[in-house]
Amino acid sequence: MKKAQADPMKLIVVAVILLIAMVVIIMIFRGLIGKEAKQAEGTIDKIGADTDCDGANDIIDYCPKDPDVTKKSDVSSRSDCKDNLPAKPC
Ligand SMILES: [Ca+2]
Ligand SMILES: [Ca+2]
Repeated sequence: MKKAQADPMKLIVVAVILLIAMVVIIMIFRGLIGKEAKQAEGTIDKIGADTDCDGANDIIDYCPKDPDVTKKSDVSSRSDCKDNLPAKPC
């Protein structure tokens, strides 16, 4: 009985199809990862921002748009925060 041999052309066709599928999958994942990285950069920029230039980053500033207030103890409630952004950037 003769042993079945793989047709070299079929192997090449299958290899090319697998290669194309891998390239497509990699391109899809690179696109998804790129979007996530841009979102993370935006979040990091927001965390480091000091919108009112009072020395307290927005994430810890009780009134991020009021340069006269940085702590909760400086005002009775958040409604006392004013929108006094400086005219010039920090
Ligand atoms: Ca601030
Ligand atoms: Ca402030």
